[in-house]
Amino acid sequence: MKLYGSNTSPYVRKVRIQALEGEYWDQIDFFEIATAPTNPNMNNVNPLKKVPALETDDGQVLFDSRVVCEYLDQALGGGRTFPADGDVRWEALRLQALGDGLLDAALLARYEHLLRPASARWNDWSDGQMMKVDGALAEMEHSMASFGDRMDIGTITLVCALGYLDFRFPKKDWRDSNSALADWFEVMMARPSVSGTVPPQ
Ligand SMILES: N[C@@H](CCC(=O)N[C@@H](CS)C(=O)NCC(=O)O)C(=O)O
Repeated sequence: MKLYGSNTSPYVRKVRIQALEGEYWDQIDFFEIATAPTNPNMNNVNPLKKVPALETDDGQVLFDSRVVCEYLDQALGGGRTFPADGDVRWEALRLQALGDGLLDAALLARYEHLLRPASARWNDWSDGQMMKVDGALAEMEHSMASFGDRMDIGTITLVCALGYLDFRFPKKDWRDSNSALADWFEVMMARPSVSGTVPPQ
């Protein structure tokens, strides 16, 4: 299987952590690709021009980290990170949506700052996105008592979301107002799958 992605992408990191936890990362060929809305570079692999995208052994191309992760969990991971049913499934998917939502908002704010010409930047837009980030952080802090040390698709996504804030928004003191979440993140950072996938500076 071929995974197209970037080592700086938090969505790709979800796939990498899941595959390392499931001990099947070495069954995946990784192709590093840099892509951006203003400079799409996916060699027509993904019509949406985003990473991650996965080309399966039978030639099917899957995109969006949610779909790629669930496919790999079924195909190679024995269903370890996507609980099959019941409350645990909905909690895992809820946390995945929370982490992805934080990432979507943070990425839009970053693109606004990084890619849009200074004369056309809209601060209210970026501020609105960062309010979503703060809302997601507050919800994580509220929910974290039940996280424990499990690694399902929900907690994996939250790790990637918090790691992205440290990587791209180093001045954002998210730990100050979310101390329980910060403690949980430190424990998660000790896992080789997490420490080994910290984005390169
Ligand atoms: N919902 C998608 C988001 C993927 C995404 O936005 N990836 C970024 C890299 S971090 C990207 O490819 N950006 C290029 C673009 O938006 O054109 C997922 O979960 O895979």
